Order: sequence, then C-alpha cells, then structure tokens
Amino acid sequence: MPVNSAIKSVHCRRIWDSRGKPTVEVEVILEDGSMGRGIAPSGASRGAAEASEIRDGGKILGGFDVSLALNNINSKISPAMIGMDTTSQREIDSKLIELDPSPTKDKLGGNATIAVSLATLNAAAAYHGLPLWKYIAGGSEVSLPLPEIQIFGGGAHAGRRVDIQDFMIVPLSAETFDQALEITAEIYLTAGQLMSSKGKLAGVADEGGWWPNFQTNEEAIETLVESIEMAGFKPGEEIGISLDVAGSELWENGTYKLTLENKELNSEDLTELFGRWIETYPIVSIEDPFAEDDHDGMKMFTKAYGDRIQIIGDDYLVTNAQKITNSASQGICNAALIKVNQAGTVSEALNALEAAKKAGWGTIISARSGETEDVTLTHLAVGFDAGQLKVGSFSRSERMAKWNEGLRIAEQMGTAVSYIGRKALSSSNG
Ligand code: 2PG
Ligand code: MG
Repeated sequence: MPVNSAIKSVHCRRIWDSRGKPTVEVEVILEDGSMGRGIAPSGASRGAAEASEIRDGGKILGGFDVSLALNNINSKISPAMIGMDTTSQREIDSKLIELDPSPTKDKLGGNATIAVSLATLNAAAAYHGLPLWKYIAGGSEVSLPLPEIQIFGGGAHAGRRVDIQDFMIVPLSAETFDQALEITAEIYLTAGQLMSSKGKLAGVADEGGWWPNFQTNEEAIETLVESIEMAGFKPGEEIGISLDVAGSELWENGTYKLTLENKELNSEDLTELFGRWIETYPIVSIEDPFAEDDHDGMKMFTKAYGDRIQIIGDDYLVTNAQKITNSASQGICNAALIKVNQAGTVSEALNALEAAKKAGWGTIISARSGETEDVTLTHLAVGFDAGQLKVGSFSRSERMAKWNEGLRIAEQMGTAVSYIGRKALSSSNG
C-alpha cells in the first residue's frame, strides 16, 4: 500500500508567461488527493552556467515552444516520480539529478526539472494542510523579507534603451512589510508622474518598471533620487538605491561597452565609475557589477566597496553552492541572488542559500524577467528566511501577485509576525 503522501500522478501542460512565451506547468497529485503545482520561470539575461531551458527551436513560436520539455516529463520524469514520497524533497530532487546528472540539466531541461521540483514541494505543503512558507519553516522563527523593487527597467528588459538593467529602491525606513509596499507605491507612482511631466513617459519595461527614456545611465539614477524626494522621502536615510548592472550583457572582447554613452571601459574604469556613483548617490547594493568571467574585476570591486555596499552575484554565481563557497573564500561578492530555475531543483537552490548564509552573506530570493501568476517565491523567501526578495517592479500582476502574497503571509503569521527590514542588507548600511 503506498503512503498517502506518495505521488500518484504527474500531469504537465504548456502555459504562457508574462512575455506571452510558452512555459512548463506541472501538477503533482498525491494518493490522498492533495495537489501541488509548479511553473518554470524564464530569464532574459541568463548566466552561461545556469540550468538550461529546453525549447523546441524551429519556426513555430519563435522556437520557444516547450513540447520537448513536456515530453521529457511524461516519458522520463513522471515514471520515476510515481510512488515517491512527496514529503522527501531531497530524495525527489536527487532522483531528478540522477536522471540528468549534467551540470546544466541539458538532458531533461532545467525548465522541466524545476517545474516538477516546485510542484512536489507545493504538494507536500498541501498534504500537511499548511501554507508553503509555514511547511518549509518547520517551526523555526522566520521573517518577512526586505524588498528591492524596480522603478526603471533597462538593459535586456527594455530593448537595451539604457545599459544598466535594474534601477531599484530599498525602503530602508519601513518597519513592516506592508509599510515597505506603501512607500514603494508612493515612489513608483511619483516616478511615473515625473516621467510624464518631463514628456518622457513611454510605458513600462519587461518587469513593470517605467520605460527608461534617458540620455545617460546616470540620468536614470538622478531621476530615481528626484522621485524619492518628490514622494516625500529622504534618499539614503529612508530609501536606498539598488542597481543590477547585469555586467555580462555589457562585456565584449574584454571591455565593457556602455552603448548609451558611447564608452568602452576596462574593469578599472568601471570600478572608478561605480565608485563615483557610490559617492554621489545613496547606493546600498549592486548586483553583477562585472561580467561572469571577469573574476579580477569582481574581486577588485568587492575589495574596494564590499564593506560599504552589498555586492550581489547573480549570473556570476548562478545559484550554485560550490561557486558561492569558492567566491567567499576569495573575497568576491558578499551576497547571493537565489533563483530556483538557475539551480534546476529546490534542493540545489537551498544548498546555494545555505552556503551563502554560512559565508555570512546576504541572500535574495529572486524572480525572473519571464514570470507567471505563481507566488511560490514569496513563500520560499519567508520559509527559508532568506532576508530579501526581488520580484521586479510595482505593476503587472505577475509581479504584484508576489508582493501581495507577502501581505497574506503576514496575516497568517498573526501575533508572531516579524519583518527583518534593513538588517537583511549585507553591508554596513544594514
Ligand atoms: C536578473 C533577472 C531579474 P533575468 O538579472 O536579476 O531581474 O533578470 O530573469 O532576465 O535574468
Ligand atoms: Mg541579475
């Protein structure tokens, strides 16, 4: 007799993401009838070493269709999952790794494995009748995360209109998650009004941030500071600025091309430029300041500014525990972005998060630029007590669903509600 929490069936289907592209959805049904769902997100600025996405190629849907990944689930993953106990997430993920031991999940597709892994995790929470965050926390004290929220999009998310990818705020003065979102709303809406009054309003980018109608990258930062002030907040004291440079996207033949400013910079020049921005603006965090292969640049920058600001590795670390431990031992970065689909399974993402915590780093659970209505990430950020959450801007429902879920979790926490706030930042600004 199978146990009630054993997997009875695995069903997958093609659904559509926030860019109108196909993606993989999986539903796992247990012997007792409980169901868990998992959806694969998709990045536009991707690290070379992250788990692969298997897409069909060819002409249909620009080559983005996912029937090969769905076939892998039906023919290879599902038969191996049936009968497994969904409450043993590590065993399930080990089985997925056994089926595809390649470092970037090229055989099954990271989009297939992560959808299955997230579905089994959600099924286990449903089996226990618990919200996912509570099931994962397993009785330990956990907090709602400090959000970093995009106000202007850029880079690969905005047709490369500006070079820098994310211009974000960190609501340092907020004392609750709800207040953090209220402050964000004030600043997001003010930034839109400001763009409109300057005749620069032109819709939104991929993650819902205002379209970056700017002449220089620095003009975007200046407009962000202006928006913070116009909304009635003190830049630096109450609101910090966070940038995602997505450095690999600027890296060509050993130099960094800032197209907007018609500049080609080496790592020293770029360190100097960021240094000037850090001196001039209330920057508390920079993600991927350099390219994923530019270890010297990352090291030089961490040495120069790692005690002042949070330096996050995203494409640089690709949610990989080994890379995080190696980087920490070399004094490179002081925080890790955690994206479940970069790792390919929940357990591997958790290993990365634990390696970062062990190194004394900050951890940020992050969405991708291609997202869906799925709110699992908010639960992971709370349940794993990650400290920080990045899911894009403050518009478009694939983003808002994730922020709003935090408000529901706060209510579920009841009198034990706890919000970590600025302490989560990995730097002396925390
Ligand atoms: C990033 C993410 C989210 P993408 O670089 O941090 O902003 O982008 O999903 O395109 O990799
Ligand atoms: Mg990034």
